[in-house]
Amino acid sequence: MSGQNSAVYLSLGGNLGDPAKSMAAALRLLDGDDKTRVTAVSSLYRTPPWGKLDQPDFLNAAAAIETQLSPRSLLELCLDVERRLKRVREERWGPRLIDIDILVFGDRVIHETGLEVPHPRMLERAFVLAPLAEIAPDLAVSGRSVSERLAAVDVSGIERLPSGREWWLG
Ligand code: A4P
Ligand code: MG
Repeated sequence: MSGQNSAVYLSLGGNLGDPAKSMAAALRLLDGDDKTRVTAVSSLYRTPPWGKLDQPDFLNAAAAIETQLSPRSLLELCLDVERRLKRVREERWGPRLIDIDILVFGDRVIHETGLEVPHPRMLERAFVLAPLAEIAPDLAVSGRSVSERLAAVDVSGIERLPSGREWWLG
C-alpha cells in the first residue's frame, strides 16, 4: 500500500450473539480490503449500555487503520462489513449485531448527510474513549487529547478484559 495514509480511528461494538467473534471478523474483513490496513487494536472492554439502558452489556474496542479510501468509501466499506456480518446466523443464538463507527479521519471535519466526522457523540461516550485512549492517548480531538477527554466522562462499570491486543487475529 502506498499514498495517502491519514490516521483513522474506528469504534466497534456489539451486545448480541458473540460480539467478540463478530468484531474480530469485522477487523479481519477491513484488513482484507486492498486499500486498508489495521495497524492497532485495543483490548476488549465490557461496557454498561449507554442510551437505552434495558439491554445487555456491550463489548467495545477501538482500532487504528491506514487507508487510501476516501471517508465516504470507508463508510461504505464499514457498512458493507456490518451487513455481511449481520447476515450470518448462528443456529441457536440468532443474529449477531455489530456497529462500526468512524471516529476520526486524520484532521478531516465532515458534516454531510449520513457522514459526520469526528463522530459527533464520541466525546461523551466512555465506551468509545476508554478503548481509544489505550491506543491513542495523545490523539487530539477538537483541541483536547483523548486521555483528557476520558478523564472528563463517567467510566463506572467499564471493565478492560484480559484479552490482550491481538484477540482479533484468529
Ligand atoms: N453515520 C454518520 N456519521 C458516521 C460515522 N462517523 N461513522 C451514519 C459511522 N456512521 C456514521 O449508524 C447509522 C448511520 O449513521 C450510518 O448508516 C451512517 O450513514 P448507526 O451506528 O446505526 O447509528 P448512529 O446514528 O451512528 O448512532 P450512534 O450514535 O452511533 O449510536 P448507535 O450506533 O445506535 O449506538 N452502549 C455501549 N456501552 N456500547 C455501545 O457500543 N452502542 C449503541 C448504539 C448504544 N449504546 C451503547 C453502544
Ligand atoms: Mg453508530
